[in-house]
Amino acid sequence: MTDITHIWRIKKMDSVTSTNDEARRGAESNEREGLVVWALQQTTGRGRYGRTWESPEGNLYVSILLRPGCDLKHVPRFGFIAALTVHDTVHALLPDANVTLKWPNDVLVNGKKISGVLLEASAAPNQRVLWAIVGIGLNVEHHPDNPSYPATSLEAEGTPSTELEEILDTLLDRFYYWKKLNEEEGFEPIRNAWLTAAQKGRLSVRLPQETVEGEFAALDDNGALVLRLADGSKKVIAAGDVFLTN
Ligand code: BT5
Repeated sequence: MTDITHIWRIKKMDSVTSTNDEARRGAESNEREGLVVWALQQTTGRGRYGRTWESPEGNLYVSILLRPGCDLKHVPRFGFIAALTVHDTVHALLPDANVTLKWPNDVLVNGKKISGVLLEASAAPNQRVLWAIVGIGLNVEHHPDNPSYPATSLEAEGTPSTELEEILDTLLDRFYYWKKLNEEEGFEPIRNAWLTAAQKGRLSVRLPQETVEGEFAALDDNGALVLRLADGSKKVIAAGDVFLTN
């Protein structure tokens, strides 16, 4: 096995506003790729679209700094890489559970959300990415009672081990695997692996102005969701919230 421990530089903190904020400070003060900010709790953990990510002590909160040098349109790939990473990590701890993926980057255990991913990036005027931050939250001991989507934690699903350091080790190992695969073979194997574990079928997607219902048709090259609508037409959705209707 490759020794990958030298690739990551873990900055462990007791508490922070958001690990993505700390990773961004690193990015803006010229930290190299591989900085991993790990906090035991977050005081203002963030979800997408300015939503709150509940972040009490006992769960895993990490942000990975990347300098992929790619075009900005390819940054969403890292969200799928992160989802596969969490999928593998959860599967290792709960081998009998039904671990599935929900577009874009959620991981569900027995139909409930156990993890979320927050991507942030900055690019030069020519769209070259200067830095990308992959924020991952994984519920280990706690999960909220009334979220917009049913939630769970590793402990609630019966994992025997909730040792955060061990979970983080597995997570970074798997992230390295998928990231390297993307570098060597491009998005195709990532897309295929994601599709294999994804909840497809009939989906309901909440957009800012409307809710769209349709059949899962594809995941495009940029990670957008392609839905087949009732009239047979296709709709490409770059961002939104998916609710499963079957
Ligand atoms: C996400 O947003 O799922 C992305 C969450 C990313 C969190 C990580 S933790 C490390 C890094 N630092 C940060 O500040 N963020 C990242 P979204 O799809 O918008 O889901 C947010 C919604 O999920 C909320 O509006 C709640 O309804 C629900 N929610 C909040 N906390 C949750 C939790 N711990 N587990 C499950 N659902 C939660």
